[in-house]
Amino acid sequence: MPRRLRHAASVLPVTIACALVLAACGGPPAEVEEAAPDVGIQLFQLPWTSIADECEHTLGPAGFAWVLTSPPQEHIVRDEWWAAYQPVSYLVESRLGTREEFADMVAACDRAGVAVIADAVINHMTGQDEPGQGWAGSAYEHYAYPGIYDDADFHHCGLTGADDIEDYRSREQVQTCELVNLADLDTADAEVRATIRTYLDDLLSLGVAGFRIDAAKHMAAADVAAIVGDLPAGTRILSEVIRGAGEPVTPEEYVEVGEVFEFTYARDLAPPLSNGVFSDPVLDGDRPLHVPAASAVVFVDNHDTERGEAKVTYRDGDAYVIANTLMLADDYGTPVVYSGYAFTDRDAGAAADETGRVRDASCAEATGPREDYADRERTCVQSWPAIRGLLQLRAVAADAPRMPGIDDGDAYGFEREGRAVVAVNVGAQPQTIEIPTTLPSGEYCDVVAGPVGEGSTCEGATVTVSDGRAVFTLAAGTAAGIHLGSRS
Ligand code: ARE
Ligand code: CA
Repeated sequence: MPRRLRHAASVLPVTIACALVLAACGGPPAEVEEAAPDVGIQLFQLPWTSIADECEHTLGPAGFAWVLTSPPQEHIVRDEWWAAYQPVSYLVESRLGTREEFADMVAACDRAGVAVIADAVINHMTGQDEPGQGWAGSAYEHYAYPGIYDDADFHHCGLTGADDIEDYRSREQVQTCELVNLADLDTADAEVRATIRTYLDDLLSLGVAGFRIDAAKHMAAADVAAIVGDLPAGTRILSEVIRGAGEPVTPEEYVEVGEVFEFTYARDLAPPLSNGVFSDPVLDGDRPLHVPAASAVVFVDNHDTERGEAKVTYRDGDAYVIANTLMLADDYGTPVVYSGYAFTDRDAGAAADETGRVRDASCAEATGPREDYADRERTCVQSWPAIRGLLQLRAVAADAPRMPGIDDGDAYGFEREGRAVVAVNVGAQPQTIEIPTTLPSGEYCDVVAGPVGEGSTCEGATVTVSDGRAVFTLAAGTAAGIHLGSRS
């Protein structure tokens, strides 16, 4: 469903922006239709109470369509963030909040127009060799979870010394041995499937719109399909299947089940940011090794890759904005923006109180990018003016075709035909680049400096469009974008 620029203010914003920005306003466009939002945001290790507030104060107003939470089920008791990925039971009780808080969050997000996608850890249980008690008090052993699973419900692959995955080139190891010692569920078993399904049904009853399927690669696609197969129509399934060179288990196998995180996208996005060579066909429409656009969830980084392979993260400030610009202006896949916390220790959990519960945090007043994050301070990427401006640009770009990229020195840019144009400069010197465009001639406000409308003035530079060309003058290491509704 198309909607007018900015939900509530309807036709007014462009007019307002004109009045505030330049005297030389007047003339069309009086109103610009926007596509319904599609962009998600991963709020890593943020408590449910905080996500509820973010939905109301930052995510809804910015035009995010959905939020990906960290895993909500009971987990082992440890300080590291990854405790969340070792389920002890399917009680919705974790250091991120209670079942009631989870339900309240989903309701608050719904009111703000933001759907909730829960991270479902269903391939395995804990990786603890010693018995223990989970966050909600449930007793467990490595292969025994009273009332839920017993030893017969787990794979003991017998293919490697410790039953751990050693060779990702072996499908059988990947899907029936243990991922880093995590007790691997026999997801071919009907009762195991039913137990997992009961958990997913429970989360759906609390109002979630769908699931990230953690470690989907480690379950046969047929197993995942059997578990989620007859969920209510429209339930979103986002499978985490990391594409690996020479690996037999591929993201393509999971497309029949739903959407798939396309790791290749981030890998292809990064190199031009340092080498200035944007000739890579991946940025120009012909995308080898990518699942079809309608199935792809794309990202610049996530909680694993910011601790691993990602070449650009919150630490890279302007380069991170450039990468997000290229992704959000692109026409491939459904983007998910990432927002976590600053860290120096890869394992360090989010800031917590003395009981271990993660502390609330708000991004309502935040801005960025910044270079001075304290350890474990939230990066609040959802509040960065650039991200909010780019969400507006993406909504205006809607389904307009992505025109061929223009590569000029260290600058690069492209048009979404007749709707929007972006340009980036990855070099150390200022640079001017001209992008052919069918946007009407005029002066446009750069929305990478922040969205226009609803009382916002043009915070950034203006870009001139004339004779079918948009002329961007870009400082070193910056991005800019204009759209039909940012004409001043
Ligand atoms: C922790 C400790 C381990 C310990 C284990 C059990 O770090 O030393 O043995 O606990 O006690 C997260 C953390 C892990 C953590 C785990 C459980 O990252 O460090 O282990 O939680 O607490 C593969 C999978 C992919 C997976 C990545 C991490 O294919 O699915 O590994 N990603 C998801 C989540 C993670 C999470 C898990 C799965 C487990 O996003 O956050 O782990 O639930 C190539 C391959 C990839 C492979 C990658 C890394 O690229 O192609 O498939 O990813 O190497 O091995
Ligand atoms: Ca498995």
